[in-house]
Amino acid sequence: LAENALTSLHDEKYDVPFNLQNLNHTTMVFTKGRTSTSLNGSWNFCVDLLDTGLRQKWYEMQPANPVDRVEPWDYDPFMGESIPVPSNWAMLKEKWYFFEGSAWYTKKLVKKKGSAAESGQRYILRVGAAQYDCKVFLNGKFLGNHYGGSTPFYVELTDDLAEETNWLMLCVNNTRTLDRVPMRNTDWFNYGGVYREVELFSLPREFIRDMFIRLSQDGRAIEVDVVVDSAVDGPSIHHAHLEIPELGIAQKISIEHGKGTCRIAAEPERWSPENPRLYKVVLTAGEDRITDNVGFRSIVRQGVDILLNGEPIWLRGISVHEDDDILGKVTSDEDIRRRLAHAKELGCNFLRLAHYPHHERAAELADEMGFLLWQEIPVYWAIDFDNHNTLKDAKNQLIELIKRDRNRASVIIWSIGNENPDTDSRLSFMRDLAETARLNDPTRLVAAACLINHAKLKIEDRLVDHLDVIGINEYYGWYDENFDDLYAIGKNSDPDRPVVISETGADGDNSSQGPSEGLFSEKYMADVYRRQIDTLQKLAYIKGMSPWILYDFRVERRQNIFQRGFNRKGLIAADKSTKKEAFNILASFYHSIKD
Ligand code: GCB
Repeated sequence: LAENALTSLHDEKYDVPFNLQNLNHTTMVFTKGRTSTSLNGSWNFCVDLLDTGLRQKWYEMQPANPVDRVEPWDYDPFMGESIPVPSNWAMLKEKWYFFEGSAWYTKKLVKKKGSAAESGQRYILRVGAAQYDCKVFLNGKFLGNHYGGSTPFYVELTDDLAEETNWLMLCVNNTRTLDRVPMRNTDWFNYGGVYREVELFSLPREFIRDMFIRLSQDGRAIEVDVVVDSAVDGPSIHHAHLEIPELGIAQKISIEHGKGTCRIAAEPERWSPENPRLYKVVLTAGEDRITDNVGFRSIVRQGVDILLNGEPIWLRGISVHEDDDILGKVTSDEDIRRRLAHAKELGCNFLRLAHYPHHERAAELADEMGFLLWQEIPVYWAIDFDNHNTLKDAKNQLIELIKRDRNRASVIIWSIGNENPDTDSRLSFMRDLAETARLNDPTRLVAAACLINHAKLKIEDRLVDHLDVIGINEYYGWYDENFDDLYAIGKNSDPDRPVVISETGADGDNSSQGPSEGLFSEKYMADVYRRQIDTLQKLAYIKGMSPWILYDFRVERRQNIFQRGFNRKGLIAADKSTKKEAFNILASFYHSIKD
């Protein structure tokens, strides 16, 4: 427990080990394409600033008629206010806008009579994302705790599900603390709540826990790793079967100690943005069967080049947050498709999904529509690089992201951090993350947004040696006034690997309140884009850019008269429809280099 204890609840004396961070990547289950029972919809809800619920043990309450209650509890989880899941509480009531603390979610879960014990079914709860810490209780019992606000987590309910009525409770806490990832200061809104789907999966006694499938490094075969979860009373699965009908593949894979691995000679058509070819993959093991649609392609770094299927590629990108003026961080297929349609209009082949794992549908739709992706974990600005629990949390978020999305051809880069100060402890922390990324997925590139030495005017960051792609966020013409410094950096730097300008941009308020010229005007912003494009396209080691950002987004810390609670560097306003002048400038550059 000491090993697992995180500092935020340290001063509290509970007789339940709430700090146990046991819902992590080891409990992940392959759920894509499986049918489930949705637990979205109305949940009873209460904010709990002082953590009274953990002290008074609200999770132990049973439903009762109020007149029969014998203890004067401060909350009754079975009645009162309710809210929809998924949602962010900040978007539901003005009094919850800046709320940071714990909130309780309660939902009735009905299990059909007799089913589990007889058929030997197992029940897995999946929470798509809850910001930031989520404790799970079933019928009064604490089942575990998940850390990390943007990755899914899984809890097996099988042994604790009662016949018929069950009560599921989630205690979600979005307090920003020094040990978390990210820490206390971010340039995006701290949207608390259960903001992605909640589902219940009913699986056979022995089921497929994981499948990782990809083109081999030499390009001549398909490789697959399978993990099977065996029943406690001894495994009966000794083989799995992989089928890719369009390639004529029907392959038996031996399973030993729950694991199997296999290499199958194959010549799949290569996936690319121009030809987003996906193959249906079916894996069966015992009574279990999973399916996925998978693209096969290669991505490598060679000198200062990024090679996609062996050909050098220039990443025409745009950065995006997961943010909505009305819904907060809740997203939908419609929202993601609109984002990708705007990216297509810009002439993009690449998106940077900043600064945390976005909804898994983003990568699935990018696979289908043909976009390359940079995915990232929120090791953002200052992090407690000396704290081993913080490292553990960051690593877990990275592995959860990788395991969730490593079958997506669209994802080419795992990014392990953004603008972190170059200290010894940061170096060893992030070196560890780079190794973790490669260990869990040796087939993709590792990047981070690195640092410029402003005194020497050159790219200089010790982390670079551990990366495949150097990300650089630079704001010449905005935070850095002297634009000529960008020319100097270009001249002084001679990196041995590709650089992607992971951010550049300027705020532009295109509302009626915005200025007509100077800082924060649309015109000034357009001018920064013109000058950036003009300078950057002359530097041979720059292999792409993802300017900051597609849409204006909400953030607590920006309150000047033009920002009014939003970062206004979007090429499109927060309504996701009103374009700024800079949109057309970037679009004409990308379309001109496209061919
Ligand atoms: C950055 C950060 C990004 C901010 C952006 C800005 O360097 O990486 O999260 O939103 O600058 O607008 O200042």
